[in-house]
Amino acid sequence: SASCGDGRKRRVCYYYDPGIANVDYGADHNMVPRRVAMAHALVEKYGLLADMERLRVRPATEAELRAFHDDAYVRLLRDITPDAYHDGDLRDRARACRVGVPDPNEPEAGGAGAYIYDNPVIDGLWDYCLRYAGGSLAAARALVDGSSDIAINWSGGMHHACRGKASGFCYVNDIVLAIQELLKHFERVLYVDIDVHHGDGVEAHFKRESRVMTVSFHLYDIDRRGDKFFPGTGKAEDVGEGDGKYYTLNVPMKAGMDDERYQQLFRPIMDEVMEKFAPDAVVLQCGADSLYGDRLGEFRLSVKGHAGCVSYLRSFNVPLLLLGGGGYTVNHVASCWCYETAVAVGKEKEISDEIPFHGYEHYYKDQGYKLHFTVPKKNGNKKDDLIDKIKQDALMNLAMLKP
Ligand code: VJV
Ligand code: CA
Ligand code: ZN
Repeated sequence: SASCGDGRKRRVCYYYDPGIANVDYGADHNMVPRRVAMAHALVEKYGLLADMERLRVRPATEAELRAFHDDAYVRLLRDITPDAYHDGDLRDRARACRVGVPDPNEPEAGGAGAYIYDNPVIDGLWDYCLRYAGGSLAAARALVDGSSDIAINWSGGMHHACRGKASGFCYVNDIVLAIQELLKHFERVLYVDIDVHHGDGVEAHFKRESRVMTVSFHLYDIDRRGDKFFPGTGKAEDVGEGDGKYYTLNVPMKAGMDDERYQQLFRPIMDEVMEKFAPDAVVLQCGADSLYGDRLGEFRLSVKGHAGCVSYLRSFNVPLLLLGGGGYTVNHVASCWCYETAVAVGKEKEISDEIPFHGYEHYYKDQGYKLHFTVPKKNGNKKDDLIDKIKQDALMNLAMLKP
């Protein structure tokens, strides 16, 4: 179609489950699943659903979660409820798995116990996990069976979850599950992570695997108090181990990354990865906390800058799985994932910058009711040696990959 950047239409499928949007991590928690309902309402009002097949799928099963997670952790996620937590046995098991109910009377801020604020025991937790994992599995299967070129699940992308414990707002690692599904059919799978946080859970699982290459772009920094930006991993020197050596690539960045500098890294690095690794499928975690103005992130990407990563990877014509992830300024997140849905179907030039009436329009007051919020220009040193250094480090690691 004429609307496609490179002239070729893609068959796109899309997963959205309104049950997920009602999940509540608790008052003041940064993670707000409603952002996915907001993105969906925009997608619908812009008429993009007509260009996609809607995946209506069953939730994942317990057995499907066990393809990655250990039995005791899966059982805990199944059994735990806010009420059951107060039973001593379940509480100890929950805490061992880093999920919990924050107790304001316990002075544990800063200690290991503080992690439970990140992963609270919430109403409907088990159902939530099964649904977002089910969406990513179904999306992966739509690529495996060849029915779609691009598959989307904005409620997935929970890259920190580990085999036996929750981490960083993530309970079940739908990305690992989806990649395992893709590996049943595709020889090589590339994972790219543009969330502002390091994709540690996915990297850890595949760091010894040469059929999966993981690439994470993230903020890597130590603040004034000496704390590392979460999760504190993802140095350029971490390149994988054993058979998987050099099949892990980390691109650590400083705060303040803007569109221009981000693309100065993303494009040449991804060109080299696509040529050297030649993946049969690509999974892109589109965490929107790398956008300007995020409540947790400290990058300065615009929606177009962020979506530039989607359109760039799309242009290689390899089956593409698009997942969500972080994103804590909900109006920015919804703008971004709606626009990226338009990029997937090749209609980004056709959708208006005026936010349509869709029930959430009041969230967009601060951005003048426009889809594209503005990123204020920052005056400062344009020429940046640091970017060159980061790029060189990445390209040196890639040079070690067998072609
Ligand atoms: O930095 C951390 C861990 C602590 C313990 C918990 N306290 C609250 C903060 C320090 C060491 N966790 C990070 C987790 C970030 C997860 C990002 C997830 C993703 O985007 O990559 C993918 C979905 C962190 N940063 C900020 C917070 N936690 C935070 C959590 C809260 C909160 C305020 C800040 C949880 C509840 C409430 N406020 C009420
Ligand atoms: Ca990342
Ligand atoms: Zn994040």
